Amino acid sequence: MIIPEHGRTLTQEEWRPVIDEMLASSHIILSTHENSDGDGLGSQVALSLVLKALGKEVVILNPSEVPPNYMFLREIHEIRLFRDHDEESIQEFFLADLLIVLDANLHDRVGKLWPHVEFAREAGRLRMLCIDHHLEPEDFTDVTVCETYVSSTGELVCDLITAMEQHTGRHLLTTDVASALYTAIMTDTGSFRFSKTSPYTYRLAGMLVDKGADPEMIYDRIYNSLTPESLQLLGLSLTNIKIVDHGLISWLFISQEMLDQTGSKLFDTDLIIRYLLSVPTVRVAVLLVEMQDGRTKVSFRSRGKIWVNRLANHYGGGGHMNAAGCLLRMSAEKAKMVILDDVRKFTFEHINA
Ligand SMILES: [Mn+2]
Repeated sequence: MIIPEHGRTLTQEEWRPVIDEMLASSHIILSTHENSDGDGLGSQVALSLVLKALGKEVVILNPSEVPPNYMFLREIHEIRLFRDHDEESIQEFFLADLLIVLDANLHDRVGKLWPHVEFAREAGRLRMLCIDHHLEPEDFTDVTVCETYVSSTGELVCDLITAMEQHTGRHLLTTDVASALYTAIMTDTGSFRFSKTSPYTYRLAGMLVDKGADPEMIYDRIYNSLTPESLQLLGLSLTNIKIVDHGLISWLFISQEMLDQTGSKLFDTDLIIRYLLSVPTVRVAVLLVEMQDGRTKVSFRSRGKIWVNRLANHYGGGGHMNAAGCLLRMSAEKAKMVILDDVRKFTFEHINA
């Protein structure tokens, strides 16, 4: 892990192109990847509050709905779900002068927003920024800040907001902004446990608590938020986890039928993957979820130096060394066969590397 000497992710000077783009714009859209998580949502809310405080018109347009456990965040109700044929939202891409993509570094991570973004950029003046920390960024925006050693996008946005405070001389890091950033950092670091949690991450978290973020409340709202339906799904899932290849690989398939049977939703599957890695011999864990639209959502986790992002890359996805994912346009049955076969080969090739 490389952490710059100064501790901060980027210097004030290095943030300048990003700050200049934002200050030069008046109508700004924020977006994040499909199946939004705490990092993307927290970063969006924080940046939205700051940009509004600076007099900008801000619209948050996401390709997926907000999971209910993030509803406590200030501004979260401002987030709009982008739907096909939603003329009002499509119009936004032509009205806006800047689109900021948070926590995603590939164009297709914004899902069905992309064709409209592309069209608006060809037709007019829509500029784009990307702020992210996933591996192997694609060059699809005007300015990309992708720092892969950083724990979370929230950590980057926190530094950006501090740099904006210095630049504008305005107080921007309010309690609501601090809570949103704490949410982003806490969720993406697995509550400050994952390997990219640096001493600087803890210092930032301390600073955010100083500014009024409430760790106990935030943890409670996000993690003690199960519904009876998601508990049913968890129970059903636990009994279906498969541990194979001498305990090296664990996998689970969640069918649409399991979701229907328990009355749970796609985002209820997010809490399940951690159990796949809870057996200490497991090096690679795979969760396959059959989606309503016929696609299959695949999540990979690994322990130690096994770069599952490479596995995800192979299928057009991406992520981090120990956490990655992709969306497959094939039936769950086919995906299961293809993926599990590849995972097995990949794991054996990389386990001793
Ligand atoms: Mn993230």
